[in-house]
Amino acid sequence: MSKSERNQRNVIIVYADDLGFGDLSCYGSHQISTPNLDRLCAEGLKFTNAYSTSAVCTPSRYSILTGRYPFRNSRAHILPGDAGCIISPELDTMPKLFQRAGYHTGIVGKWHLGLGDGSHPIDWNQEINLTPVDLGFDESFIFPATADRVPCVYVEGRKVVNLDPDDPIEVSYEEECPFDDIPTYHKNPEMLEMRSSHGHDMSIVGGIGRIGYMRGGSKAVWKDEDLAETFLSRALRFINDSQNTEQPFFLYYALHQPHVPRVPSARFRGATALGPRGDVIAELDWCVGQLIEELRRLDILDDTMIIFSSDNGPVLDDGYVDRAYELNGTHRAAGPLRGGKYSKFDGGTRIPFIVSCPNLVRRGESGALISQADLFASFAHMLDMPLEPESAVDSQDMYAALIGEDPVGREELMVEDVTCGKMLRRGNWAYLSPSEGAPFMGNVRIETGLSMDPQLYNMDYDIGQQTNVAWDYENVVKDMEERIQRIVRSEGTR
Ligand code: NG6
Ligand code: CA
Repeated sequence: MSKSERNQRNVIIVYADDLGFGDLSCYGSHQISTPNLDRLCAEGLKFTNAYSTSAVCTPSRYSILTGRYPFRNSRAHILPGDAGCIISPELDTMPKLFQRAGYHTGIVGKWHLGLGDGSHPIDWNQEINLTPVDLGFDESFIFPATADRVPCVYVEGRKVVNLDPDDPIEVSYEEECPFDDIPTYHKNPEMLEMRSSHGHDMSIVGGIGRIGYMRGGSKAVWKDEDLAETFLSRALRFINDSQNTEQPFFLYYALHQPHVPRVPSARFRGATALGPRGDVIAELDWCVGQLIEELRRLDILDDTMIIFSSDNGPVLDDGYVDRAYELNGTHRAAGPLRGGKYSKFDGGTRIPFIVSCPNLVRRGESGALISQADLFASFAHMLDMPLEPESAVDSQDMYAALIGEDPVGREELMVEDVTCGKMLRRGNWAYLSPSEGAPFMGNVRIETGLSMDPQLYNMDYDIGQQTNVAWDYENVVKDMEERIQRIVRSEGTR
């Protein structure tokens, strides 16, 4: 029996960072051209009601890998670069599921779920005792947190790449810089190649102000313009290595684009009229194109399931002066949605979601309601692998929706904004539970959707969430609020 007959298709999740619902040409952008993703979309299924579980990174990534809502983990918030790993090695994960099914598993790219078991501060010069290789990934080539957080190094398996014992790496997230011999934002402005608009004013690494302080490791520090090609070449290497095994593969390819700081490789500088943010989206699209080309060359494209999505919605100015606002023109990064990254409005969590597998998945568009947390249980179905009751407790089997056989998907799903406030989507209703906080984040210029008033929007007629009809549908509001409270108290909804 061939691998595909046993449903053992290769699976690749390509996970962009901060890419909005309107950022791709196949999702309506006229200003940014993404021909490779457009082709993937044309040959696959384009979802219009798919959500991440959070409007920021760490919690969404926690959910996609564990099938659990972020509120179940009190540490699932944007992590500093020296945080301990928030996924305990005992917890079941999606890559472990693939391992159990006999797959060769790998991660390449952004991690941002913490490293080390947290029992002591990480010594970046030694082997790290808890990394993706302990959580189900046979191979791991990552950067620890985000491109704007130190340490700006790659970690392969358990070790920082290109360690030099004569130049040890030290990292600090204290407010005051504990290292007096390193360049910092306020002390050495002459070294800056990109200015910050807010934050990002601690260490200067590669001419860019970062979050956190870092000393040493000069041979290990990445070059920002090389990140895309480095990760891409590692992803291709993983796929090629997998061909030498008898196993199918699962690859989680977590792109770093278009998160700040946006530094495209030379060939994409000026690729769009939108400045660096547009250019790195063009670069991201090229990376996906290269990946697809390699699968075609290896003659495995038709039986490889590719899922392309993003961890949260878009932001233009996320802390660096890269003219994202000024050059944005008429581009709408969140498409017709209100808000963006951080937000409780749909712009925060409704994201592009494309599924392609020419020999399996129907082509077209799907309005099925689906959460990224559902991938876990859906793959368990595909692989015909049972799940323990305590595994992936918020993951629903949406396999039929993923391959285009079920146009409806979930009855309801829940998401969180940056403050962990909740939104429940059920059918055409989006209910934003009251929570504290400013309605507008001035520094990033995004509407948060935070309000002490309940908000209810009819997504069929009001995709831009302009008309709050909560007062007209008090019963719906009451019911949806109670439902949120029940989910939050429950052990899971699978
Ligand atoms: C914020 C950062 C922002 C980004 C975000 C995390 C500042 C002022 N802002 O705190 O630049 O790094 O965290 O983004 O530091 S995420 O996509 O990883 O969630
Ligand atoms: Ca993100």
